Amino acid sequence: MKFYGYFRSSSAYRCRIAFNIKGLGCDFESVHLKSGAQKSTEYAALNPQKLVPTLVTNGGLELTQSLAIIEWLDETYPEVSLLPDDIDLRAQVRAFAQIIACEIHPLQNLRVLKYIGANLNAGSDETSAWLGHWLYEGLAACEAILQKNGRDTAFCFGDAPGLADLCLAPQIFSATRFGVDISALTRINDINAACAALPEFRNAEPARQPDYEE
Ligand SMILES: N[C@@H](CCC(=O)N[C@@H](CS)C(=O)NCC(=O)O)C(=O)O
Repeated sequence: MKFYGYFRSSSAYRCRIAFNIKGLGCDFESVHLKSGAQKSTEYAALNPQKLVPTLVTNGGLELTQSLAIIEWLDETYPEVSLLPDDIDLRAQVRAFAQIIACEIHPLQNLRVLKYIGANLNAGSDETSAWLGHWLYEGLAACEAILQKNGRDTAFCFGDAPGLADLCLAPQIFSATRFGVDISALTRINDINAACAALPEFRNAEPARQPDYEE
């Protein structure tokens, strides 16, 4: 399999954790987002959205969208499952993952930040306020959901990490990177600490990737 990603991309980070939990290897190709490599003709032919990640499977199938990639991995390599067996719980886990992937993350994306800077006259203070607002709101909702569920498990929805956790940890990494104070969100911080203790999560961290740069 060939995986196209970038060390700092939290969507690629989610997939890296999934690969690690499942013990799967892949060839990695870095798409240097900062210098615009995602817009090259070659990459755009592979992923017309000009975003990472993209997975090309051993059978030559080209997959985009991290959640679709992760669910494909989960169904193709089911030995260690990322989703619970229970159908109701599975829907709850997917909803949680979608809050992060569909509601929080898109508002912090490079192209969105560039657009508001270039077209809406947002300076760095306004951009930080934008980021801080949406990131905090989204993660506070994640915290409220987990508090409401009232589970006392090490991970979001159980005692083993799954889809919800592999979305949460990269999002908390982004909050830290952007200097958003989420210290009041104790449940998600505890879960993040439990994730950080696992090599599957640690080895997926941006600073441990071959294309990492300061
Ligand atoms: N919903 C997509 C989001 C993909 C995405 O936004 N990727 C970002 C990096 S995390 C990207 O490639 N950004 C490039 C850009 O904004 O130009 C997924 O989950 O895969």
